[in-house]
Amino acid sequence: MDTIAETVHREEDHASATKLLISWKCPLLLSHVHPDGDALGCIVGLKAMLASQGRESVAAVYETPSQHQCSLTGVDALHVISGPDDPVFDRVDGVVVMDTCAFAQLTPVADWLDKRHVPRIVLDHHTTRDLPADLHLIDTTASSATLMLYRWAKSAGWDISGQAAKAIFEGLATDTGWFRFSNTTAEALRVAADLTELGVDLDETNQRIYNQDPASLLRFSAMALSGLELHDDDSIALLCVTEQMTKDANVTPDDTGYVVNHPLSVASVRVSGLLVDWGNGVTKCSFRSKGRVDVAKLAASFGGGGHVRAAGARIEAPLEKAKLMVLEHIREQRGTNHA
Ligand SMILES: [Mn+2]
Repeated sequence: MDTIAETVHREEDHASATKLLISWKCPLLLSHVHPDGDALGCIVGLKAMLASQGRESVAAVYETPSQHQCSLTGVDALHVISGPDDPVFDRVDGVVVMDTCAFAQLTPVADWLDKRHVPRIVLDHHTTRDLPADLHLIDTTASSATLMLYRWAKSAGWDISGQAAKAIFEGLATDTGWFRFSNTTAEALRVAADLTELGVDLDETNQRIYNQDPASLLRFSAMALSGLELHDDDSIALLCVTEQMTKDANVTPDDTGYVVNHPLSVASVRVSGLLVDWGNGVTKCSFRSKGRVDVAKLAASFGGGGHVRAAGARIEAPLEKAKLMVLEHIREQRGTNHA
């Protein structure tokens, strides 16, 4: 297993990755726990491209996808891993891990990955990485992992079918916040244009990604925003959500992440944090930044990870204490880094 190179997306790396991938009879395609549009886009997209070459693969998740996730990428063909003894592990002879390179985000299969030396390829655009592999395709400047998958597919000359185009587009659109976030590059727009020519319906996709929330989420947003706290001359926004609030709004803590973006609409706000009480003394945090505060670093100081402007972590402390810890860490970082 090689050491993890900083940025790897040269043609010859794509060629080695292709050679390795097609040497396998049935690769297992994996991404992180709580998969987002990019994670699902990667595994569904690669599976679709392999299928159009008559190649078998298993695209797997760790929990039954939610209704929203199903609507995202048409994920009906996903395999849900039943546990450490899932027979699928005996069927696969290679692994492709996409949109993560961190053991902590692969807990349901971490033991298997660690103990059974099945050859693997990792394709990722995050800065956090501790997962060894035979080949890493890493580019922290890539807008989405599906964009990297697109590059790989183009370099390998694979046919990008309707379903693959749709999946790749959805990863790109969701990771860039529909081409608004700072990770939106000229390449992202060019690839989006190519995918549109391959049949992606922009209006239908936009409606399906953004306008499908249950009413409970709107109620939850109202509740979370009513508890908005602004600190340090209104530059730090914190939304603290108690266990009772998620219960009252009838949402799961997992559903709540998107609300962290709202405070960034305020001119003075530079960092936004959503802190959700998960019970048992655990607080789940999501961070967004539009200044120079690096929230990936902030999240990493709590054992989490992500991108410079969007990251998350789990803090082993109750809500009130977690809030103070977050405030202190943001202030510490800004001490040397004026956002
Ligand atoms: Mn991603």
